[in-house]
Amino acid sequence: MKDQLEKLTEDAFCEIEHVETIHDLNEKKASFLGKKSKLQEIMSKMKDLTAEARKELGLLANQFKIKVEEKIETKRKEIEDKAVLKKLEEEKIDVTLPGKKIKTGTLHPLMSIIEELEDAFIGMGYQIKEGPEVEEDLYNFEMLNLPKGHPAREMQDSFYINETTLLRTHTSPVQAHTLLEAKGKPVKIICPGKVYRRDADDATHSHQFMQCEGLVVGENVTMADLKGTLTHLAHTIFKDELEIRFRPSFFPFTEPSVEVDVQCFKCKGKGCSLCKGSGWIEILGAGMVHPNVLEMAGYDRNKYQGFAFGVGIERIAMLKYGIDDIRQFYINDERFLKQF
Ligand code: FA5
Repeated sequence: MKDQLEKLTEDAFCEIEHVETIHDLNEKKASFLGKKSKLQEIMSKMKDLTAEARKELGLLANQFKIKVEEKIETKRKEIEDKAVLKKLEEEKIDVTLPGKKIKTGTLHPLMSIIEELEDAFIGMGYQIKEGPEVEEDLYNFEMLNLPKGHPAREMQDSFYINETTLLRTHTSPVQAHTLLEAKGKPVKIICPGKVYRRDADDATHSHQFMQCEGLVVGENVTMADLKGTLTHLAHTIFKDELEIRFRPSFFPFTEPSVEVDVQCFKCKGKGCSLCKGSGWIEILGAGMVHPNVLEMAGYDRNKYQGFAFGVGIERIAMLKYGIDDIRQFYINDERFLKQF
């Protein structure tokens, strides 16, 4: 039996050595050490031996178990290490391969215009303001000298949320907020943002569009300051390439009021379908702040004057980039957006 055990040790070592997977190794363990193993077969015959021989065989069987278990564990580690090395080898990163291109977006053309405006006005000492898009009738109309029932309200028919709240029809309510906050002190701000109107959509009109408001209030502010500022603004954006003109106009919150047009980029002033034959495209409304507006916000109408303007961002972008339909800005066509 001693010889049998020695032969079994040899067989076990040899077979375990040639195993290549953990699964096969577990099977070998069961076949050499398990309940139905060759070792158990030998042990079952122990009862027929003398006490002395039984003791000796018990000792040998124990040594066999220890040796085979050690061999199995060494082999297990070897197989596991090999698997890790293989994985590392397979996953090796070739840093010389070209990388995957990350798709980057670009600024929307309307945002580029807003940033350009902000840069120009910050350079002239203006502060940038924000205002709510859901606005109260009080700020959108009343504080701007447009009391309930005023006929000029009709030009800015809007989306009402309830009787006193609406989507703002222009950025001008920010004038009222700013003046109330400034409590009688001079102000110099611009405020870009979204506005909404019940306008029928066409090539130059949208029911949702962007404006940038400007407001300067102080002592000795004149119409000449307004004209100089707007001329500078137009020349900064259009780089002197397109002519501008001032036209008398009417806004209840400015007196006198003007509208500024820029020469149509498509026909260069000759008249075409885009500019509806006029040769010009209107970009902004402006004027000297009405004394009633100053007074409602707590300013002394005899001491303070101001000018204000509201420019349409889409109209500027259309003129600057030669875009002939305002709806292009909102349909998110990559072929359009990629050009900026
Ligand atoms: C106003 O909204 C005045 N709040 C502007 C103002 C501010 C005047 C301060 C005086 C003092 P108006 O409705 O004209 O004015 O609009 C101003 C500009 O917004 C227009 O010149 C035009 O460029 C743009 N705009 C107006 N309606 C639309 C529209 N439906 N779609 C796209 N742009 C528009």
